[in-house]
Amino acid sequence: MYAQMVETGLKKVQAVEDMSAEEQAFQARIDAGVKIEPKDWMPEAYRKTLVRQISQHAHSEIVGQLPEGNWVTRAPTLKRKSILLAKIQDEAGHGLYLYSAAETLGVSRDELLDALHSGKAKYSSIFNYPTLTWADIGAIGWLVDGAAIINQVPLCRCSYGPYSRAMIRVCKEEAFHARQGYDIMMKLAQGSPEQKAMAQDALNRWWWPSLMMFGPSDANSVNSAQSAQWRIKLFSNDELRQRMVDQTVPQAEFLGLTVPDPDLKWNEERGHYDFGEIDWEEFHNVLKGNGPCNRERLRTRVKAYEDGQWFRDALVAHADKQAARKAA
Ligand code: BYC
Repeated sequence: MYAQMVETGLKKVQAVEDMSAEEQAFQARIDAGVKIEPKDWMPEAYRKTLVRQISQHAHSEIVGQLPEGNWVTRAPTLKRKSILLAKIQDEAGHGLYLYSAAETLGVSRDELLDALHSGKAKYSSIFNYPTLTWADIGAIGWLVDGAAIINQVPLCRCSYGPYSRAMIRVCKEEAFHARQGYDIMMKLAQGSPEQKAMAQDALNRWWWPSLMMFGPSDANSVNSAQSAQWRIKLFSNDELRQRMVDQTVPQAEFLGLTVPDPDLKWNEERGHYDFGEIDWEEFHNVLKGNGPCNRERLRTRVKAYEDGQWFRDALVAHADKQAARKAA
């Protein structure tokens, strides 16, 4: 993929001969598959790229709790409620692993949260869509966590040690999340005509935003070439998106649901599904803060943070008291 990206000439990566001796040694370690650890020397741009990606990823995990949290009180059974609660708690855990991984790069959690709350930092576009019915909870597990797994399994092998290790645990939990989502969809698809229509409606609304999760097309992905050279990205946005389509279409067929894409067609020659054009205008609009729920999500996050201030103060006061007691 790296060669392919360099060929496109989109964003030139640094040629080895233009690198300093330190940079060359660093690149040689990456090329040899050696993990980079927090205390190792690294180019400033590598550190910055990781802080950007890992913190966006962390923010996505905790903002991702909000659309699902919307259905905790309305889950149809006690069992579904406890499964959903466990899933949402897992997402908080993923946020914690990821903020911790970002902190190993010399940035503080307060700085990262401040960037999120002030609207400076990005988080995944997918969480700016509303959860209108219970079927949306099924669609999120199946499609959104499904897409997350496809994107994150390769990250378990990325070059930065703390990020790659965090991803291993995250992916294990995501597998359970995707299963629970598919199980909800299955129940609805096999239920009454109204329930099946609800499942179809959720698929209609979540299909395209889920494909957008993989980011802009390779031709427009500004960060990919450099991230590929540093083995942060092992596959391109389009490669992973294709994997998502190939994996998910048969699952939709099994449910008896229709993927909302008139151009979707198996291509025997390529051995992949061909699929329609993504509405990139919608994607960029969501990234600019104009998706259906951007403002609401940010408001809810900021309020949750402010409401929790007394608890964080109490924790610090307790820790100070313990430290004073020990010192006495
Ligand atoms: N949404 O050059 P590109 C989850 C931005 S959590 C928003 O291709 P890159 C879950 C991109 O950041 C899922 N922004 O960038 C949680 C860049 O902007 P900046 C989250 C997007 O980084 C709870 C610009 O567009 N997963 O599944 O090489 C409940 C150009 O893009 C998006 C991760 O974060 C987007 N969809 O590649 C349930 C995975 N796409 O920063 C489920 C880790 C692109 O230059 N991240 N942008 O201003 C990655 O793998 C990569 O960062 C991406 C983008 C593939 C997302």
